[in-house]
Amino acid sequence: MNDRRTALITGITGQDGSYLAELLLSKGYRVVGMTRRTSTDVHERIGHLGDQIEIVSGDLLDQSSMTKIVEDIKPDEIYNLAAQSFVPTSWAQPVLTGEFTGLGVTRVLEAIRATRRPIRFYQASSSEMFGKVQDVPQTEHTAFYPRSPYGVAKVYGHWITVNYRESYDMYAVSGLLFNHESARRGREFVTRKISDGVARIKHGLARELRLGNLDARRDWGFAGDYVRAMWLMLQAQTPDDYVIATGRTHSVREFCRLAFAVADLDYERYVVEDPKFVRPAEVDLLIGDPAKAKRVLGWEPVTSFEDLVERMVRCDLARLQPLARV
Ligand code: NAP
Ligand code: G4F
Repeated sequence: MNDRRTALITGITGQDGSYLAELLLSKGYRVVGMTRRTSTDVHERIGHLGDQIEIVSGDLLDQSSMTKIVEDIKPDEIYNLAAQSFVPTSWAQPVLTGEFTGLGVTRVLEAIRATRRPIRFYQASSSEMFGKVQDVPQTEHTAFYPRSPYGVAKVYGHWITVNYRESYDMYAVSGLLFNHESARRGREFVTRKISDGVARIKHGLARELRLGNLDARRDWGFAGDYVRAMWLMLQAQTPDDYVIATGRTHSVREFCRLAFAVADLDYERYVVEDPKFVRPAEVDLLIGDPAKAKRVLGWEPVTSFEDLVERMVRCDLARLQPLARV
């Protein structure tokens, strides 16, 4: 009898998808990733996994593709990581963000319900749902007050997950994950924009780095630590929702100061505040309390903020070294 477990990951080409795939492979899973059709290759983050993973084509906008994939693959666990995940884009494309990041969750849940199999489901919820924070630090009991169409869509995704758990007795959980970063982070997000910017300036490829609100504060962790929490949530005896965070907060300015220092540079000489990157509504302060995850799941972050910043900058310095002009 083959007791190898099968996991289906939507959003496998993203930052978290790539780390989660590595983690599940190391645990002996059969890993299947769902990707949408594109005319260009977007497999940069999972290319190194080669034929260790299977790829199937589907789209969270399309119910029939979701239902067929779940029926064919027969996963034991589904991790729904796919989303339009960049907050500023959600003001430019609010309807698409709602369709994909919000309603897309229902499509996966409906696909699971149609199979009548005991599939465990993880929904990638977000600290962005806390928005204009109602408690500091934020816990599983803090009321949501989203400040972007993205945050609003994620609130829908969270509650539909809770609703299917309660309505159909499904093992469905929502991970309230705070910002987590890595050298695989998309270059539009502020941490990677900074590490990439530092490397460009150090190598003579750029003269300045233009950013928005330097006083915004985030609870930043390492993505590799956070995918472990996703897996642990699906191994628990009972399905429940958890805040996953470090419990520490830092400003964008502090991130800049540390990141430029890794390359022996003073951020004040290079960072320019540009209103173009300031948002219509801002989330000023995010800080999560991961006590429940520690108590119930035994989860704790391992990587410190300082190590994360240093690793990201060193990776970008090495990546851009071949192009260096100085
Ligand atoms: P990411 O790097 O932006 O990856 C998003 C994934 O979703 C990619 O595989 C992307 O596929 C797919 N995707 C995006 N728009 C799509 C669309 N319209 N149709 C089909 N697929 C689409 O995000 P991440 O940082 O790994 O985050 C994973 C999940 O966790 C997301 O749901 C995000 O909202 C949530 N989250 C992230 C954080 C964080 O700090 N990273 C915190 C809380 C929650 P393509 O390659 O085809 O674009
Ligand atoms: O890196 P960010 O774009 O991440 P944001 O908006 O917090 O969203 C990320 O984390 C969420 C979890 O809370 C996820 F759900 C979401 O999918 C995504 O992964 O911006 C962080 C902060 C913001 O306050 C922003 O205003 O940095 C500030 N910032 C300042 N200058 C900037 C910039 N952000 C970006 N992207 N670019 C700037 O130039």
